[in-house]
Amino acid sequence: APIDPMSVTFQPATGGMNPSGPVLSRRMSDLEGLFADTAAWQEARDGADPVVYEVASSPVPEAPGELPQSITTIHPGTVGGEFHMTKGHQHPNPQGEIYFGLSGTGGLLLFDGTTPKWIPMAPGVIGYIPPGWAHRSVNTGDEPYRFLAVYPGDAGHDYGWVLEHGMGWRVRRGAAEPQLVPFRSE
Ligand code: PAN
Ligand code: ZN
Repeated sequence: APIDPMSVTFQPATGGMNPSGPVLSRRMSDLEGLFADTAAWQEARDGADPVVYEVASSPVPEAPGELPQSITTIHPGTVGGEFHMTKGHQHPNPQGEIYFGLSGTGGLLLFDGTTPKWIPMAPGVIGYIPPGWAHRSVNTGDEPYRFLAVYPGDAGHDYGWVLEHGMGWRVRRGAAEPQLVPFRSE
């Protein structure tokens, strides 16, 4: 059933929402197969197994016609030189999505199966994901990178697509700027 008009208050210190729906937490152990350097990933998993990112959702349901929102916080860090990132997904019912940078520095990596694109993200930047583009977020800074996402409630989330096709590029720490390297260079 549709829900009533409502407002959600963003909690800048934590990336939480009030009122809130489910909050997801992705630890290193949840991210098998994501990072190119498997040995470095195993070491992090078997050690502190840190939380890599968290996703707070508004109470708006994932239903046709609705516009659910979520706030993602990616904690800073690298695994074998590769920046912390989200799993990444494709929307099986292709529709657009809007990201809005809230704090920290990061980027939006998009891939349509042929051509990768990189959109640098910072507070105040709107990143637009057109229908049909897989997307992954990356923290390229030294503080938490946080953004709001708004997406159609019937878009769906397909995580297998990225495991099969990759994302075109990997994003590694460089001397000054993040380095975009071919996904399957190793
Ligand atoms: C975002 C993502 C969120 C976490 O809300 O779901 O940043 O990334 P993964 O879902 O890839 O783990 C979004 O794009 N929703 O559609
Ligand atoms: Zn999405």
